[in-house]
Amino acid sequence: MQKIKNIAVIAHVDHGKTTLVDQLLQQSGTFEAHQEVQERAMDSNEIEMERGITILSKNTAITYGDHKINIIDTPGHADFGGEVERVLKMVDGVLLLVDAQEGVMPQTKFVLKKAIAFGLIPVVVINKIDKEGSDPDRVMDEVFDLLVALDANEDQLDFPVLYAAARDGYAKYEMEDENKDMVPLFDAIIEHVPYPKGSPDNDTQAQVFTLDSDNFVGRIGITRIFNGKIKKGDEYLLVKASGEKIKSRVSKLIGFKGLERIDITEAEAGDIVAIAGFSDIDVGDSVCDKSNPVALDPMHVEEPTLSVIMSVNNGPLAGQEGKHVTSNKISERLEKEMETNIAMRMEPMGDASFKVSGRGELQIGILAENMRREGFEFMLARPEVVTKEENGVKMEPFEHLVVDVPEEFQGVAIEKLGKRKANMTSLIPMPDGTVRLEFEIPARGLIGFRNEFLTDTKGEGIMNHSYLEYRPYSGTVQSRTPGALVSMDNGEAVAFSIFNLQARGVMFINPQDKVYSGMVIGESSRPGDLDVNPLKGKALTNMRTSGTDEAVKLVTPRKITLESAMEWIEDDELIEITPISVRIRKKSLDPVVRKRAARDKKNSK
Ligand SMILES: Nc1nc2c(ncn2[C@@H]2O[C@H](COP(=O)(O)OP(=O)(O)OP(=O)(O)O)[C@@H](O)[C@H]2O)c(=O)[nH]1
Ligand SMILES: [Mg+2]
Repeated sequence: MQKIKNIAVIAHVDHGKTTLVDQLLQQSGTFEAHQEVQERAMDSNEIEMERGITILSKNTAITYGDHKINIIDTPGHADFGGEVERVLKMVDGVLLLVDAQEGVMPQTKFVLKKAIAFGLIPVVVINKIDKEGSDPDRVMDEVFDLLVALDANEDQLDFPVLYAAARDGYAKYEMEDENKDMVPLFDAIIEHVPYPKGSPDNDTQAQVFTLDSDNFVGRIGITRIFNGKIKKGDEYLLVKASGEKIKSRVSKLIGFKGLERIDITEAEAGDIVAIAGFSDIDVGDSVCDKSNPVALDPMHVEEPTLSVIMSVNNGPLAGQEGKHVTSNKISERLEKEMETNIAMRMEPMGDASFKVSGRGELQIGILAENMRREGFEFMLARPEVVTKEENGVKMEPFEHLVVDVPEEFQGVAIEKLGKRKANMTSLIPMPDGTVRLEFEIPARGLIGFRNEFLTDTKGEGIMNHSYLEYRPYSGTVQSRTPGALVSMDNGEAVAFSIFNLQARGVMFINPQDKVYSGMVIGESSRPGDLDVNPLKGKALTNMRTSGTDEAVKLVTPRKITLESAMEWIEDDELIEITPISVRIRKKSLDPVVRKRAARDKKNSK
């Protein structure tokens, strides 16, 4: 039997997981000498490369001496925490990376908590020790304290620690040791990560943790084999979460080697392989022996905490820029997403609209971004938290928030977060003159906060948050204060009127942009919405301004992105998304209806 180690690399966002996997791939000699490999090779999809973040967990395999090490790289951003949760069940050990300067951050806690609950012993890697301001001793203490706080058992508290600079390709047991290579880390994996349990002689049991597709063989399930063997050409029973059993034949068996996939004929307990031939295969399904099917526990991941209504675009510019615009197309696409993305949910709401739920604005934003790139056109409403009832009490999700701000902004940060119902739990001055503030805050209070926070801290503040738990509903939370500048006409915006409107606030549009009545074209510098006309040409009577057209200097408008719009909009607004444009509009395009609604709202207060 082959000697196998299965590990997942987990950490807070940007602490260096994908970079570390690059180095492990490189230094194990898995790549051929002539093979050109991109930086952060595991971040292979388009949006991952653009943003430099990992979104989907991905696996690779390396050989080290007489061992095969299956490595799963996971995303660090809190919104993709569901990916980490489901992967932890597939491995026998984790590499926990912690940035030697930033230290323990919200998502470090979230992922470590899950790993500890699965009984895994972490191999702790204090990474980026080359960084200026790094303080490996302090960070090591933070990790230890965290493990104690998480009720780690004695074996888990006895975790090994390495100090590394993943980017520079070395890891070592003591800070005094020479900066050489990754050998100490490879050895630590071999020594501390247990061998897989289970036996190739038992009846087959495997579980699917990721789906993939291939133009030639269709749906592929990436599975961890817990018992028995999987052979190409043999029949197995696919047991679904519902209990339904479907018999299929493995038409193709694929093994992993570095970034390549290779055809194999057989794999056994302990290994991770991809199988084709099961057209109904889904994440969480078990692949079992056909005469003795014993399914594995279906996977549980934390429920979504945020939802947003997605609907068919019904604005005046609808259907001009997108390829897929109907309710049917949108529904089909969302259903396809839900098959692979077990941390998300979708629910038809009637009226050509759907409720899409996920872990956060970024997760929902990435789905929307993928859809617009595929040619979809649709609208999104303001994100709302998913509340639930427990023993008759309304509950809402809370987040653990860490903000790092230069000392002079400490006051404003605390004040603004107080208004959003945040409760400060710690305040630590850092050696570099910044202050680290920790809060527990209703997730609602964070919607739209990032923009305000960046403005308040002149762009120098850093904020990070991650899901904590459901707690009783905390009442009204403050939202956006500035009103919207709303167009009162249809047509193409005129430079001269944009110039005049600049005094009223921040514009979102350029001259010649298409606008319509009810479309939001800027942010007012005051509270309350303002109807404005961006189409008004220059007054003809004003002869003196002839020849001064060049003097019409326009400020660069604020660029509306999908995510900034999700943060910005209010309940009575929508985002219109097409492959080419992101626009903000009022739900009601009719100014009379809006005025009446505003008056009713005021009277009811
Ligand atoms: N100074 C320094 N920078 C590093 C080191 N390792 C990684 N980085 C940098 O940190 C940034 C993030 O690295 P990634 O490997 O993408 O981090 P990640 O943990 O995979 O990020 P997510 O998958 O998005 O959570 C990149 O700019 C890396 O070049 C290191 O040892 N030292
Ligand atoms: Mg990554």
